[in-house]
Amino acid sequence: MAEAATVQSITKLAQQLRVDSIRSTTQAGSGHPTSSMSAADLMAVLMTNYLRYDFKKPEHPNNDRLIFSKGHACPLLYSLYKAAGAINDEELLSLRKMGSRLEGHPVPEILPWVDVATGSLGQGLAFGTGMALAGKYLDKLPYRVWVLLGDSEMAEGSVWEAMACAWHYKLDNMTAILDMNRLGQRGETMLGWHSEIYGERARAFGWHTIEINGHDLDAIDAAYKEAIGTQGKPTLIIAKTEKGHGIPLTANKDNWHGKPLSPEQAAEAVEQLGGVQNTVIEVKKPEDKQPANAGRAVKKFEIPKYESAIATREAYGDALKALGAANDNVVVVDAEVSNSTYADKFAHSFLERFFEMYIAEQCMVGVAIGLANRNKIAFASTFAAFLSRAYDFIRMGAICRANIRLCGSHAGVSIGQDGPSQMALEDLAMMRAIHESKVLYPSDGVSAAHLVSTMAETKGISYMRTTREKTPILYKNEDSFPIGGSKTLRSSAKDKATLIGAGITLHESLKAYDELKKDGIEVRVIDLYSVKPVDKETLHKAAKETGTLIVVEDHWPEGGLGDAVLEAFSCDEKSIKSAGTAPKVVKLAVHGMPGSGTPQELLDAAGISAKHIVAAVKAL
Ligand SMILES: Cc1ncc(C[n+]2csc(CCOP(=O)(O)OP(=O)(O)O)c2C)c(N)n1
Repeated sequence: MAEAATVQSITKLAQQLRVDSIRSTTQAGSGHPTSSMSAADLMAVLMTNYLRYDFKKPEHPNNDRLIFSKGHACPLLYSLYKAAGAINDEELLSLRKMGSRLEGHPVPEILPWVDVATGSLGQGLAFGTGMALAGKYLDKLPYRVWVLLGDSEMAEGSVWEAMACAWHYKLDNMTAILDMNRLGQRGETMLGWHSEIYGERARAFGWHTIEINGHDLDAIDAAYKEAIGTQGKPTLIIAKTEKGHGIPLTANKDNWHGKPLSPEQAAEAVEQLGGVQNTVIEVKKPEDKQPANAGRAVKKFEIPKYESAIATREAYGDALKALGAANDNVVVVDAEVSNSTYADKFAHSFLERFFEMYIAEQCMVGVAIGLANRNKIAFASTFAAFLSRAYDFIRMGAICRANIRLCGSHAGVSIGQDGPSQMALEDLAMMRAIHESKVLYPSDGVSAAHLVSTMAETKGISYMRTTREKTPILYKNEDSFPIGGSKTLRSSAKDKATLIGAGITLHESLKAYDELKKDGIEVRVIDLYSVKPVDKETLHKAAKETGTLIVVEDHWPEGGLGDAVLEAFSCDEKSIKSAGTAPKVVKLAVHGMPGSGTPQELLDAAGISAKHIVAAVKAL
């Protein structure tokens, strides 16, 4: 870089970023000024010389992506937006106020320049990995992904899952910048200023590393240049910085994490940093390139058809493959179990759009969110039990407003011999609790295939629970399965109760129906394939007409199908007056810890097989 004018103007910009981080947090009375101040020089050089971003067109497909994995440093991010002319000083000072776009941690959608929500530490690199995969292999665009990491968050395993993945896929279009300011929230980080240890670790993960003084503008500039020129692997810039750098009050001082300066301290600090400035700099625009596959014609989607028994997990794979043939934007990730989830059916046909994530479920969901951000129709699958490892990513996915489709196979005790470590018995509860999620649980191949195609068009986070065992076909290939619907499979005017099941327990309910009919007892049977949203109307009708609802589920009693049914009879403040009385709801669910056995033995032992359903009806 070197030209004095440039060094001078970047120094001024860095001071402006520090001043604005201090002013906005002092005005808010909370926030993270010192976490912002350490990275101000790093961001000032990036923005002046390297970032290619059209702030007037945040949707431009070839914009660089800038992710603050250390989302709490968003006062710095918002100060960058001011320096780019994207927001004004008044808005900057609305930080953390009710109704402001500038929330305490960055959130997309309300702020068009933010791609992903961060703030739960350790996630930004996985999101960036998804975006870099999209840029390098799918869209074939030259944009670069920049991820700002905190040093304390480097203790998160999810960071290292993403490090491994980014190396594996040779993501030389991604640069991570480690703001090694020595301090975390409560004191020194595990590695303090030992940049050599970060370096060794990152190199062991296959990354190119550069160690610099993060307040030396020339060194920062040279590091970015070297990172951009490095081929075949991602680069980690390990920048030694001071938390709270710039003023004696906070520089490298303990006990300043997450604390604003008082108005008096802030006034003095602003003066020390050269006063308030409102310089707007011209950020370089990206080349005007479009994604490689944009506008390519797609074939009509043909839903797989079934006549004989098939596992719903296999129908998931068939439908993914059919979707993949119809739409170039469909992309699939899986955590090393694609021959069990059947995502391999897609992989075998569209290898260039399938990314193996190995056994790294957090990274898998983070990558899916990154791919979705780059407008891909992203599906992610693994055993339902192991999605729980990625729950925080799924939760953050909702805050990202990400459109991702998750599939969990091998749900419940009906998987049989493998035992409880492989059985998801809490996935419905977990997925129902995600904001605005859609939770689907098909019972046969036809409904599974239809629901996969619906998920492709569904916004937000959708989840499908699939079954290991083959199950008989219940529906005609031309039937439809809207989200929020259900199917009433058996019904008469003489029904004494309603059996409600989904997946394997629907088939047990149908067997119970046959048994009860032999004894002259009529019951209704409902397939509750849409667990969330749930078909309230049909449940209310069944309750009115049959009195008792018996819900049978291959899940713990908490939070699953039974609770979804109960939810249909609860009310909120607005509907108190119109609420009716709740019916008797009997929950047959898994109570004791299951072991190994055949699927039928385990369903019997859990008390959710046909004979237990018959007994429950007769006990009424
Ligand atoms: C997963 C997670 N755990 C804990 C926190 C609470 N927290 C917020 S900031 C922080 C310290 C972060 O330190 P570092 O990554 O070094 O960033 P710095 O602020 O020092 O730049 C902690 C523990 C969090 N946000 N996310």
